[in-house]
Amino acid sequence: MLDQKISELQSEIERILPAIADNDALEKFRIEFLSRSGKLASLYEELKAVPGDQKPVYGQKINTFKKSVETQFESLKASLQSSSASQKIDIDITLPGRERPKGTRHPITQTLEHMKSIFVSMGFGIVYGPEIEDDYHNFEALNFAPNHPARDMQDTFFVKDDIVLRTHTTPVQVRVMKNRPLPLRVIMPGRVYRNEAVSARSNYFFHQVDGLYVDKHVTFADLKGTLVTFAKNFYGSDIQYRFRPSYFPFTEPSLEMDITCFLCKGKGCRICKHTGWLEVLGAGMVHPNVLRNCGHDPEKVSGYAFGMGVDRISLLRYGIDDIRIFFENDLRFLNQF
Ligand code: 2NM
Repeated sequence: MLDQKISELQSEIERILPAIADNDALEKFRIEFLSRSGKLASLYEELKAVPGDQKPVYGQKINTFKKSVETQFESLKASLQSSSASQKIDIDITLPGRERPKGTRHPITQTLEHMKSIFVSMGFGIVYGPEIEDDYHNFEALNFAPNHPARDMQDTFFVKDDIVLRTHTTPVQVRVMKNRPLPLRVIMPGRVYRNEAVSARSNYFFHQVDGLYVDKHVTFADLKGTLVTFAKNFYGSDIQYRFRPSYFPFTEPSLEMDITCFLCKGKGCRICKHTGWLEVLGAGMVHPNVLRNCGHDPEKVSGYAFGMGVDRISLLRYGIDDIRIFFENDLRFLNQF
């Protein structure tokens, strides 16, 4: 009798359980089968009619059956809960995306790239060279006399006796003149090192763009034309400029170029120290000794060269009064560019 009841209930439950798809149906099932007055509880009533010696056997059967129904009920309940939880995550696909923080280029990199793009548009190629140089490329080939003060420990970082951290990017020109065929029209941007006390205005490393044009019949007028074209593109077509005679060991004649201060337009301000002028670059015709050192005949070819600092110009452009802030990697500063 009881066996039959159990198996009837079992098949009824097997029919109903798989069809339950929501919490209401599940609750109905619980009340019908598992509650105190439910169908499983009524089996224990039937147990009373079972002969005494068989009670333990049937008691056990009912317990096992009840446990298995309860287990099935719990697992169905859990799976209904998790699927309703996932349905509750409302995704509004019309919301605008969250913007990720963007990096910016370092202000010195931006100045460098602006300079490079102007020279590239004028037909210059770009070359890079090592930051650790030998004495020959950094000084000797560039016509620095053996006792030139720049060769002093006070101005130059020495790695070994005749190995230095380059003090300018000009040594790259020596390699280019030795290794590449004419005509040569290249700039070399990069970092250079000087053994100097760090202050608001100077650092022990900074950045330079050096340029070089070597060919037959290159003239001083070509140099001036290139520099003026660069300056008007970089600083604005409304600037005025002037050239002053100067001296560099590796050029003859040499010049320095000033432009009217782009902050006060030449009226005089703190930035231009009330002169109205800013010194922006040095240049000259490549010294015959340098051409010869690099395998060229100064009677047959000529060249011009120029060099400019990137850091000081970036300071002026962005109105910053302390060069050290460029290299502190403070995001509050860098994010403004
Ligand atoms: C400067 C100023 C003047 C320069 C000279 C050369 C080379 F290698 F051709 F001789 N390259 N760059 C030069 C000339 C650099 O920097 C203020």
